[in-house]
Amino acid sequence: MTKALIVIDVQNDFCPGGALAVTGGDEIVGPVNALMAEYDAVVLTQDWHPAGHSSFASQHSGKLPFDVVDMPYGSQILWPDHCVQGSPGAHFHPDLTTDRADLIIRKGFRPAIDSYSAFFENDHETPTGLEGYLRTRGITSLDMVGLATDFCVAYSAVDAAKLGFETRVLQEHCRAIDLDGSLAASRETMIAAGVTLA
Ligand code: VGL
Ligand code: ZN
Repeated sequence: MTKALIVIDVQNDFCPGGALAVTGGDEIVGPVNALMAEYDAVVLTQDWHPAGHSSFASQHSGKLPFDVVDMPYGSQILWPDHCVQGSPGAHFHPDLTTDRADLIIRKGFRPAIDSYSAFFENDHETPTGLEGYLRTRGITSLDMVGLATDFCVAYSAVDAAKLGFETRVLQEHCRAIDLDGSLAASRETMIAAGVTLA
């Protein structure tokens, strides 16, 4: 079995003081760094939106952050402007060990579609390329950590399990946004997909 650690979106905008801060987001950085030595491969993901991205509430007149709209690919929560390409908020947390990463994969760069999952954009069909990378390296088992548990970590874990990877979410190495029960709902969805919540 070849194991990879997938580190989701440990970026300044998801840490305290950031545009879409996740409570305690910075607390996981040291523990995540310490885990990296145990894996055959380490992959980091980076939420990476162009300015004016369609997932930003600022682009929808009369809408506020956390409102929900219908997009051609389904319903979409609107977020504060965050992780704009090249901005300080899009940078990794300064204490995250990035040298150990074999691959950094960016997502959410198409203006008209959001991408929570590290595998597919929110239409659930446009691939990011991560699946091919992992398979061609012979990786069969994934541990997922990062931000936010109930959005990008959960979507990534569900897709990974559906693709046939043995998938665990290390919950103590994640922090959640938890909008209207989204954390509990995401746990149900992950379990139903065959993800192990460790
Ligand atoms: C995320 C909302 C919007 C995440 C990214 O990393 O969980 N959430 N963009
Ligand atoms: Zn985003």
